[in-house]
Amino acid sequence: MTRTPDHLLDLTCSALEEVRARTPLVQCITNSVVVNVTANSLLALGASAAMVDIPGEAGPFATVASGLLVNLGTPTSEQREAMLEAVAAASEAGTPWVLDPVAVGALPVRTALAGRLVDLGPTVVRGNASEILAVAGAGAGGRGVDASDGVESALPAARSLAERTGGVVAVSGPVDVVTDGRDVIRIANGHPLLTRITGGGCALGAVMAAFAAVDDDRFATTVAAITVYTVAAELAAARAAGPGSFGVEMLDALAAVDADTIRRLGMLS
Ligand code: ATP
Ligand code: TZP
Ligand code: MG
Ligand code: MG
Repeated sequence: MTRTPDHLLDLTCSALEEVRARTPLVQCITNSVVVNVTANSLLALGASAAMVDIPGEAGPFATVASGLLVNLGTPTSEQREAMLEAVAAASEAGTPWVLDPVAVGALPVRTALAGRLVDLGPTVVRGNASEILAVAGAGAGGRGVDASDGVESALPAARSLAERTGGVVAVSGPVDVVTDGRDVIRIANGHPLLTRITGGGCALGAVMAAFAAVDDDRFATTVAAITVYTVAAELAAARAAGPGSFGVEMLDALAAVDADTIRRLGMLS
């Protein structure tokens, strides 16, 4: 498979078109802090969102959803049960699913759950460097939901985690890194304002699930999701006065970002 940065930039532009043409329905089992910004980010991009996160509904819905997000940010006992039910159904139905191991390593209940979920083969694992190190068994987690490790220091753990899951692993930070255990791509777009609003990482996980729904090459769709999202963040930051207006501008930028802008600004290597 050709995985040069230029080819991945082409695939990013076509995947963005596909997302907008097909409006993938993303089932989100996510934390109570970011529910609204996650749904709005998906809608702004051109996808569709449904927060179906209770047992008895999460499983059946995962068979009809285009993609599934499992985010461990505020994992109530009901959500934990719903996650396992949804993942089992998604695996059976072939629905791609993204695991965001928020604060794993730092907190015991979600760390145990993440271990079980990783064994079920997530299509994509997306986290900050400390979370990826912890999920891979190579670190003790970050400072609550925030990273205390650098992205590059998590690359060996990300590679071995991808080999273990058979999927893709994305480490977020100033430069995002994506690997399938073999290939590695870095995306240098983004803006520090993404770290000054809550949900900057969580909404990206949902966007990855939307992109995973439109093409079977999940390495390429994960790169595409990050590139679109982080280029949008640069457009938003150029218009924002601070974190508050950045949040609003980010939604407008997710709606406005187009192939020409991505080709002009995308920094893949
Ligand atoms: P944390 O809880 O540590 O903030 P997270 O799960 O929110 O982690 P981030 O590392 O904040 O994830 O990544 C979310 C998005 O923000 C990614 O698209 C990433 O590219 C971008 N980002 C994070 N830090 C920076 C930065 N310093 N400069 C530019 N973009 C950044
Ligand atoms: N507390 C539990 S989950 C959560 C907080 C603040 C949201 C984390 O969002 P992100 O996108 O990882 O910064
Ligand atoms: Mg963040
Ligand atoms: Mg996070």
